[in-house]
Amino acid sequence: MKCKLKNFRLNLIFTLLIFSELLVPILFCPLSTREITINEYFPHTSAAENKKWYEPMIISNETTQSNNPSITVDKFGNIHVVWEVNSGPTDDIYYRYWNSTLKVWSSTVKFSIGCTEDSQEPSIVADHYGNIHAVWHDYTNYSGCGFDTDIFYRRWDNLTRSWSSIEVITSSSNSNSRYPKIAIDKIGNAHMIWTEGDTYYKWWNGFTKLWQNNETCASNNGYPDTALAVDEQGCVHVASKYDGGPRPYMLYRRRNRSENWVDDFNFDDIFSYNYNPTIATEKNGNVHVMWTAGFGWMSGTYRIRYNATSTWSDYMFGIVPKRNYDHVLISDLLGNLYLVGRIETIQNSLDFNIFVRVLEASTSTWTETKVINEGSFFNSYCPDIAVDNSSNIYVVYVEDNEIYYCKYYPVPPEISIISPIDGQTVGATAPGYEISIDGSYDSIWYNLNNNTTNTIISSLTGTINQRVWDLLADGSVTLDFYANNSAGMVGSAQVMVIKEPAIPGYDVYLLIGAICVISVVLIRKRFKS
Ligand SMILES: [Ca+2]
Ligand SMILES: [Ca+2]
Ligand SMILES: [Ca+2]
Ligand SMILES: [Ca+2]
Repeated sequence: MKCKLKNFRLNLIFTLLIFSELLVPILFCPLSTREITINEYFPHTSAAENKKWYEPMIISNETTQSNNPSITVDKFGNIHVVWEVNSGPTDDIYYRYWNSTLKVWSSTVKFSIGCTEDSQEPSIVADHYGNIHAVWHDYTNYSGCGFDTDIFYRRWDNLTRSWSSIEVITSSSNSNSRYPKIAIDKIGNAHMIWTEGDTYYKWWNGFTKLWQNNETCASNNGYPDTALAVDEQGCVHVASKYDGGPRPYMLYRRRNRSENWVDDFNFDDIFSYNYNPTIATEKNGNVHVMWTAGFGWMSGTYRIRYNATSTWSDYMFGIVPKRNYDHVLISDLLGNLYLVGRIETIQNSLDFNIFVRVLEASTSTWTETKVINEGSFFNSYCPDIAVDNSSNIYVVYVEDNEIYYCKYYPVPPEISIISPIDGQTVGATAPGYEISIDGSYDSIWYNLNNNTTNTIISSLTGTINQRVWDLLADGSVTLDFYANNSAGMVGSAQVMVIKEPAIPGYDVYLLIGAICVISVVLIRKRFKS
């Protein structure tokens, strides 16, 4: 009896060992097949995000005559564009935006709603809180503001997720108020200048949400040539064309933190003409002013005021190697400067193209002049530029009565599949894989036969999930690898392998069952004997 009991125990241990042996591959097979979510995050393997200039695309309606675009990017990466349409009964302002989450453009909408006279010269800017401010000048007698030109304003409120109705912000004015330019500071106030004989200034308090009183900023004689920038300290810098001497010159003024206009500076009127100024400020307080001056081919003229209040640099020319106009200079949070303008082409003196240069804060040197619409046959002009917190660049310009849009933006991660190779045959055991990825990425996943479920992976090498592999029918199997980056761009690569049938007659569950039955019979037989 004692011997029988010992045999029974030995057989039980033996049976359990067989079971556990068979269960090992099943138990240790990865079970982590999940739906992918946008919050999945894996470390980047290469630091540099690959970016490129994308082909320009038309964003205006092709049956209209469009002009004067203004562009801004909000803190979510959405791109907002306003422009003037000159082909209706009166000029109007139109608007559309690019949704950075869905990666699609909205439809185009009329922005100057209820403005029955000409609506022109829009300017748009997003603040750091997700609000967007847009201004333009309008001849409409809106809410009794008169038939003179006034500055109209609309605001996207990020809390209510809606555009405000039109507010006339020069309602007390009886003379023509034109050419508004708007900028924001880092605490959410908006600052605006416009031309009304002289250059005027007023600001919008981001806390009370009210426009403050007008301030006279600079003498100007009614020219449209004004520029505005707000620095890190909230000081306002303005350049304005003024006809006060033998010929028009460029006047600079600064509104200091005590809200006084100071530091008048007249750029010497050594040039036969001066127009179209632009201003940008760096984090260190340097102020960069650029404008077009009559000095032969050196049309882009440039000066820097070091540390905001000290001396100005000498005149600088040749920032761009050919005749160049329509400059717009902006800065980003890191202190890099971005210059857009139009540059003479080789083939035709009337066909200008659009260029971009960047003054990198880390190296204090300008990048190469990049022509972003090389090969365009029509004259390209009136560009505007915006940059987001990731230093992606967005440009709009006019060409052949259309608004064109172009961006310097990340490209998707580029995946190469090293193994398995195309056409490889694979048996019942799931194959291993090895991929390489060019460019930074956030997460990687693969998909078999366009299944609804993706399998997330964290390594560039590994083995295809055995459970997923087992569910596939024999024959050709497509294996797609995907990787996305922080900009939401998805790259992919595909390979096709052949799944061969399993060894005929071999069924793991049948085998377990058979072993089970045989073991029980054996145990019982030995126990009985
Ligand atoms: Ca209108
Ligand atoms: Ca007015
Ligand atoms: Ca008025
Ligand atoms: Ca062109």
